[in-house]
This record gives sequence, structure tokens and C-alpha cells, in this order.
Amino acid sequence: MAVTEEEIRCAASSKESEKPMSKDVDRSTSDDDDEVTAEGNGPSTALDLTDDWIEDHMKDVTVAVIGNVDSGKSTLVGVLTKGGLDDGRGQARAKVFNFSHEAANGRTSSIAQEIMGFAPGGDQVLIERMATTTANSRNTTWQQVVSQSERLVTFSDLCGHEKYLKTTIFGLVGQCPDYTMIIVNANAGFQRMSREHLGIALALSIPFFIVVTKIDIAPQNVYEENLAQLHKIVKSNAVKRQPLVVKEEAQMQAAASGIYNKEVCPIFCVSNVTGDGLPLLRCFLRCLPSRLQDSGLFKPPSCPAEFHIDSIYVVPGVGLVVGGVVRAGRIRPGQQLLLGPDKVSQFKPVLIKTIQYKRVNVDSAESGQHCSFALRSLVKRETLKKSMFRKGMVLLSPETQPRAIWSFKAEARASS
Ligand SMILES: Nc1nc2c(ncn2[C@@H]2O[C@H](COP(=O)(O)OP(=O)(O)OP(=O)(O)O)[C@@H](O)[C@H]2O)c(=O)[nH]1
Ligand SMILES: [Mg+2]
Repeated sequence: MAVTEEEIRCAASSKESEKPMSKDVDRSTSDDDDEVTAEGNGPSTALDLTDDWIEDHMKDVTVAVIGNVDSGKSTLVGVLTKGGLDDGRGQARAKVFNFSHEAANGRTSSIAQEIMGFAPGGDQVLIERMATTTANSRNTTWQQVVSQSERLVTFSDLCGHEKYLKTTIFGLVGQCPDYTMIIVNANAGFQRMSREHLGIALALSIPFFIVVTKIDIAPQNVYEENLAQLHKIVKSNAVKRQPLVVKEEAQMQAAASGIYNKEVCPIFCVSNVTGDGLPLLRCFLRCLPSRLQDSGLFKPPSCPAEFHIDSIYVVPGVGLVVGGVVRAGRIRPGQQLLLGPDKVSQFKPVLIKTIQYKRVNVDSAESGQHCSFALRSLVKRETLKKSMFRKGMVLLSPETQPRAIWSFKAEARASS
């Protein structure tokens, strides 16, 4: 693909502002073998104007799963990604939860991520013993799925209970999903929290589709009433989409292109217990196009790096690790970035030691990818601690010369 004008503009402005790192930077590599380049900016800072978005990238879509409490979000994610069925009493969701307290009360209170992979022929990649939930076994299964797949769908299973709405909003805003999958219980219909979630998806301009679950236990008349209610909501002035109940593969193209153009809201009716409707939903997920370059959320890989941190871990034997989304540029191990703003509005230099994408070690991460970095402070005698982090911190390329500000003017429009 040809270099765009925007890429050239970005590259030109970042060259102008290139500055050496501050003096109190510790460039020693004594405590490990991390390589820092002579310019102190790591191997990837030299801008490559022929840079393009990695093609692999286009084959990975992220889907945020939202909807009312108990509508079957975690269950559907478990059933789709692990390949089995549910028993109607919480069996499948147990493979998705992050924490034991979630497993104990059955309620999602954190963001869980699961992947679904499709091999070149279109078959889903299913790994034996995929049901295991420890971090190590998850790492192994993710690595196997990634290595055997041509297309990936990454689900963020969000919380349905009002008490955790903040976490759900964070999942929708911070994780920049390509699509949202709204889960509706066929027995209970479209309830209050589903409305809230739909409102947020609309405000964020994230295309959405609906999956009606529990069709095995909903009486026919209730199911039909609730489906009619969904049609009404989807066609309403606030939503303005054409509902499309997908009943056969021939409708798949219309459903995938319609959701992408934000004209159609595909609706799937499934049972996680009997498996009805799941093959069509799988087929649709496989067809979903990436919105990476159209979402307006990401700058090209040739721009200066920008990484939004959403999680912090201390990993035994590795040290401090941050997770988040690369919103611009390309980042490689050995690169120096600025971390901040900290509690006193400062940015400090850090070194990227290693990078993981989908739990797999990689040589670079680029715009649009959700990944994690093992970090080391480049400030003399300073060790990074979890307590140094706060919400909203970012990693930026030094040439952006970041400056923290305390106030700004904004114009807000409230929609009813
Ligand atoms: N019969 C039947 N039961 C289902 C189906 N899908 C989910 N369930 C059951 O519904 C219950 C709730 O499912 P969850 O997956 O925990 O619902 P959730 O939307 O993730 O709930 P929160 O995380 O609390 O918001 C569980 O007991 C599931 O076994 C289905 O299609 N049919
Ligand atoms: Mg759940």
C-alpha cells in the first residue's frame, strides 16, 4: 500500500522534534541483557516511510460482550471459545472467569479475555484441554491457537451487573473493541442494563449485533414477543438500524457488511445448552472484517509510539509488566519510551524488555494491538513498583515531548 499523506506528515513532525534523553537516564544494562541502541531510542524509532500495518492484524477482530446480568455472556464466550456446550447451570462460564470469587457466585466482576481461532480452511482451531484456567495453561492454549489460526476473534467478556458498570464502560472505551455483541436472554427480553450498554456502544460508535440466548427454555410466545421488542428497539430513532435475523449462511455477507457500515443489526438466536444457532454465529464471527483503519482510534505504525496502559502486573521472574493498547506507532524490545504522567505530572524513561501479544512473545507490537510489555526503569537506582502507577498513564515516544496538563476546555453534548 502506498504511503499516505498523513504518515508523511507524522514522520516529518516527529523528526523535527527529536531530542536526546535527559541526563538522569540510566543506560546501563548491567541487571539484564536488554539492548539499548546508541541513540537511546531503541531499534524501531528510525521511521520507515514504507511502513504498513501488519497484514496479520487485519485478521484479528476484537468483540466486547455486553448485556444484562445472567443473560449468558460468559457462558456464550466459554461455549464459543472452548468448543463444548453448557449444562444450563453455569458449567461453561467457569472456564472463562479470572477469579475464584467470580466462579463462586457466578457473576463477572472483571474483564476476561478469550480467543477463538480459525484455521486457513475455515475450521475452528480447538485445542485439547482448553478448559484449563490457570495462567500457564491459558498461555499454552493461546499460543497453540495463535500458531494454527489464520483469523482470530478476541472476546472481552464484560460485567452485566450495575455494580460493575464502571468496569464495563472501561472495557468498551479503553480496549477499543471492533464490535460489541449484545446478549439478550430470550426469556427476559431487553432489560435496563442492556439499554445502558447499547447507549454506550452507540455513543462510542462501535457497531453491534445481538445474540438472543436461552431459546431452549423460553416459551414460544415469550420468545416471539421479545424478538419483536428487539426489532422495535433496533429500528427506533435512537438506533436507526435494520434488524436482520440470521437464519442461514446465505445471509452472512449481508450481515457482515451491514454491521460494518452501521446500517444493519444482525440478530442470532442460540442455545448454549443444545447448540442451536451456534454454527451460524461462528460463521458470522469468522466473516467479520477488521475496523482497525476505519475506527479512527489508531494512528499508523510509522507515527511516534503511543501506548495506553490498562493493567499492571508483577510477574515472578519477569518483574513489572503493563498491559494495554498501542494507539500509534510500532514498539520493539530494547526501545526507550517515556512513562507518565506520574503523581507529580512527570514522564520518566523506561526500557521495553520484552513484548507479548496474545500471550505469545513477539519482536514488535504495533498500532491497534492489545499487548503487554515487561518494563525496566531507566532512572538511576529506581525500580518500578506497582504503587508508582495510576489510571490514565501512557507510554510515549520521546519525540512527542509529552507535557501533563491539569485543565482543558471541552464542549460536551448530552443525549437523552
Ligand atoms: N438453558 C440455558 N441456560 C443458559 C444459556 N446460556 C446461559 N445459561 C445459563 O445462564 C446462567 C447465567 O449465565 P452467565 O454466563 O453467567 O451470564 P452473564 O451474562 O455472564 O452474567 P454476569 O456476568 O453476571 O453479567 C448460567 O447458569 C448459565 O448456565 C442457554 O442458552 N440456555
Ligand atoms: Mg458473566
